[in-house]
Amino acid sequence: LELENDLRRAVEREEFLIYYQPIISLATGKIAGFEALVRWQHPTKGMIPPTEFIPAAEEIGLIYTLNIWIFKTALKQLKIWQKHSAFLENITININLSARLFSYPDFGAVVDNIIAETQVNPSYVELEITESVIMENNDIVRGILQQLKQKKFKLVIDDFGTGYSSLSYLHSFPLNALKIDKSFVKRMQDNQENMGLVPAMIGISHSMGMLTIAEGVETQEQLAQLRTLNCDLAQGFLFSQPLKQELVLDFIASNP
Ligand code: G
Ligand code: G
Ligand code: MN
Ligand code: NA
Repeated sequence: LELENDLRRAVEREEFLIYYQPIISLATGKIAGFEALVRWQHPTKGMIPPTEFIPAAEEIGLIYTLNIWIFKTALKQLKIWQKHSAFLENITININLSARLFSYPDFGAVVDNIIAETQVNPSYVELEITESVIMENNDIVRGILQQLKQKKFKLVIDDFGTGYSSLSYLHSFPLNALKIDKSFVKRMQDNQENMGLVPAMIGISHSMGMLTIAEGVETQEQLAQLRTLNCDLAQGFLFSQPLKQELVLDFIASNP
């Protein structure tokens, strides 16, 4: 209950911050985009990670306001970066969408407003959803995803491999990329001879015409293996932690 009240107050006072983690193209080694990751700057408890407040925000219905605020703020920031230099013109932003957003009837209209207000081209916006959203096989969700796709947003399955999506379901949605969960990337390193499921996941993704993003890349060995496997994109501490917005341009300047 204390958390609840704290969260309600935090939304009113905008105590949230967005950190940005670079996503790297493995073909070029260049920055392809950033994933927006929310943090809560609590007035007395310090920085609180999303795993400690997103579930509560979902339970008390605050996730809608919060996730929409993240969406809009991150797109405004993307616009600033894209205007900053020619090199940044084509970078993308990844936004995590809570499954709960899909049950709000005005979600589509709110997304339209964000695009109108920020003037971001939706083809630079990758919306990350979890496998559970797909597996519900809900006609409303399916309709919303089709609409987002028609508006030219990119759709990414996050934490791929941790849910239980059937391949035929995946195939029937208009998805652009699969993001391999970091637990699989980690196991690839633990067991050098047996790379585990990562090659299979990349194969599935490519055979469905999707890109593959590897998450949680922490070592040069993992990076080299992912390159050999033709993985398209990677993010992880090897490249950078999620960065405060003020540090992003410095990171870009030192990693052109
Ligand atoms: O940044 P970190 O690794 O601590 O994120 C932990 C989890 O919180 C991840 O599963 C991520 O998807 C989720 N998360 C981070 N930012 C957001 C956000 O803006 N919206 C939603 N819905 N989830 C987020
Ligand atoms: O949206 P998602 O649940 O996938 O969020 C990604 C999470 O992974 C974030 O909490 C982010 O801080 C975390 N993360 C990003 N890179 C790494 C990494 O290299 N190693 C580990 N352990 N976590 C990472
Ligand atoms: Mn994510
Ligand atoms: Na993930």
